[in-house]
Amino acid sequence: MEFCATLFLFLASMSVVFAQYVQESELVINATLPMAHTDANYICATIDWWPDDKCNYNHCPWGSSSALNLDLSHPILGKAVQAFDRLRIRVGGSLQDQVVYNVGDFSGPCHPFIRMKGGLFGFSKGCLYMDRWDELNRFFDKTRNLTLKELEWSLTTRLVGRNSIHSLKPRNDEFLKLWNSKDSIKALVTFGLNALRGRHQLKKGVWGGNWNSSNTHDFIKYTISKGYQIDSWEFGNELSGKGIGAMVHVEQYASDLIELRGIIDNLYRNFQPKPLLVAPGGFFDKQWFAKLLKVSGSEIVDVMTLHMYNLGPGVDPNLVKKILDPHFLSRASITFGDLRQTIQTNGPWASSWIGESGGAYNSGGLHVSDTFVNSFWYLDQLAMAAKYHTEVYCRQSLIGGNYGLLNKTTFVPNPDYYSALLWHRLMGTGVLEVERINAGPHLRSYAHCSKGKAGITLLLINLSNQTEFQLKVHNILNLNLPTTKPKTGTFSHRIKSTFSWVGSKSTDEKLSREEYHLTPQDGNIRSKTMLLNGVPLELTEAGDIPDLKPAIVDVNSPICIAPLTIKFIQFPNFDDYGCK
Ligand SMILES: *[C@@H]1O[C@H](CO)[C@@H](O)[C@H](O)[C@H]1NC(C)=O
Ligand SMILES: *[C@@H]1O[C@H](CO)[C@@H](O)[C@H](O)[C@H]1NC(C)=O
Ligand SMILES: *[C@@H]1O[C@H](CO)[C@@H](O)[C@H](O)[C@H]1NC(C)=O
Ligand SMILES: *[C@@H]1O[C@H](CO)[C@@H](O)[C@H](O)[C@H]1NC(C)=O
Ligand SMILES: *[C@@H]1O[C@H](CO)[C@@H](O)[C@H](O)[C@H]1NC(C)=O
Ligand SMILES: CC(=O)N[C@H]1CO[C@H](CO)[C@@H](O)[C@@H]1O
Repeated sequence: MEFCATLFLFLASMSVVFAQYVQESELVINATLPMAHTDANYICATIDWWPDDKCNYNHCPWGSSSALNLDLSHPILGKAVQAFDRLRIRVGGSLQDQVVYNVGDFSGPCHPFIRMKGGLFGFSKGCLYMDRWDELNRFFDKTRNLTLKELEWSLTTRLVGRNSIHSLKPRNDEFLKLWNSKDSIKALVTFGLNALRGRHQLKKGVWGGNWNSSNTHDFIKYTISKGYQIDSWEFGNELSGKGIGAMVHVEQYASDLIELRGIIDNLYRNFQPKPLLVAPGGFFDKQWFAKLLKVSGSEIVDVMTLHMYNLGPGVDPNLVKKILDPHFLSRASITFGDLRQTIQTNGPWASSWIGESGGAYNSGGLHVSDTFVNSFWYLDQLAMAAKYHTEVYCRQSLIGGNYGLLNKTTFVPNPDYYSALLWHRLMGTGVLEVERINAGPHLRSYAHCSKGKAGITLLLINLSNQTEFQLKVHNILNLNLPTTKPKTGTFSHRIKSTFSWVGSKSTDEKLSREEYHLTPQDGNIRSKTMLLNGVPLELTEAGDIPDLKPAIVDVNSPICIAPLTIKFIQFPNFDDYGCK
């Protein structure tokens, strides 16, 4: 217990609430077989379309962070994105169903979104110039860490790739070869398409008529001709169920999806793999989702995307209270479970993503969503979603609103940015089951296979403001296979007598574990500065993202987690048969 106390005092002196109570709990990790798998690039963030005059609650938190006007050359933006090596980005949001693409036979005026009485969400249509689309794609290049050879190739194609790549022999072959290779250089971009084009309003909030695909067709064709790689095309935003602003009946939606599938299959006929078709990017409605899968039919939709804002309106004065209430947080699991079941029953070919999730809706909570306390909600939901077979989780937003991972004016990362980065670097794709003994609801505990190395990584979140948890962590294998441990006492005695760590080599070798302890500055959970192992996470003088260095701790020392703090713990070796 001595170490626990020392570290605790050390941290307490700078930031942590003093614990009034200490609770001893145990975790049993089942690393024999992952219960679910995420995509290797689980973390995703959105770039929205909202213009600077989008306001909520007399506050206009978007600035210039729209896909149409974000400063893509801002050095901090580039570095923040590159730190992920490969950050998934979704371009989409409420206004996406009013975006027109200035390409092909599009002949209307091309102007940005303008405030308009009676317009959907209070705005006119907005237009994407292909020059801007080119800029966005140059930026997306930064979302992956290109090798030199790839970079060279990419530049050459960009320079030559004026028209269709099919007219570009022999570059064409080279392009296809690279695209099809195992180390595909595909950027991880999801682009949300306008699914209201050509429709008309039947009555308030209900849109009907066939989707006019011609503008989308020309846009995708242009995108291919330039060699821009799109991971997935998404159809529509929040038009499912009763819709937000607008809804489209599910039969109509399904038939339009089949048309879009045809367009993608045709335009990408020489490509393998083809971009995914993702839909509906909306809130869960069991009947609507089930019918979409049934009516569109087998292998039309690759991914069902769910939007989730389970904290309610951003203006709610109880946001912090909700975030710290374990029962409130857990309610999201009902939706995850329902979605999982709906897909398994009606369209088992489809996987599920969180297409958009910002915690609190209407641009997030002012001085909440951009502070330390939001990471309790964010990390908990990332982990919860993964347990329910969510393969990708797109955070609203990368930048813009109160919930941006980056501050919209300074581009400086908010606490959740570092939470996302730590998850991305530490948590592997295998999701492991954690059994809890004497833990209580305020301790949230999750485990994944470690990323890129042996062993497992725990995520511990202490929502309690008064209880420190002291933990023993067991491997379920060791409990079930008595031969690996000294055969003394009964089963329960053995649980009690094993120390905090029970890996296969723990008795013989001096092993260490790596701890990333996250606390708020000055113990203020609404601080915009997060500390990692007691050190503020701030950009370096050169404007670089700081190193995220773990504390190296003897693997046999007790594990503790102070009130209102978060910890990632990476165990070096865990008989992790299920993680290979
Ligand atoms: C471990 O988890 C896997 C996957 O959920 C399950 O099949 C297996 O039965 C679990 N093992 C034990 C010992 O509980
Ligand atoms: C990019 O890749 C190179 C070579 O693989 C590596 O040395 C470098 O650290 C990577 N950069 C980032 C930001 O991960
Ligand atoms: C779709 O829109 C284009 C112009 O954007 C128009 O030329 C075409 O006639 C429309 N198609 C249908 C079926 O209405
Ligand atoms: C962005 O940073 C500025 C300057 O530090 C701060 O005043 C502002 O509150 C921040 N905005 C948000 C939305 O966090
Ligand atoms: C802990 O939270 C409860 C409920 O929000 C509050 O009443 C109490 O004063 C807090 N205790 C401490 C030590 O902050
Ligand atoms: C105020 C508070 O957070 N109380 C909880 C702290 O955590 C313990 C253990 O889960 C609970 O029993 C308290 O109610």
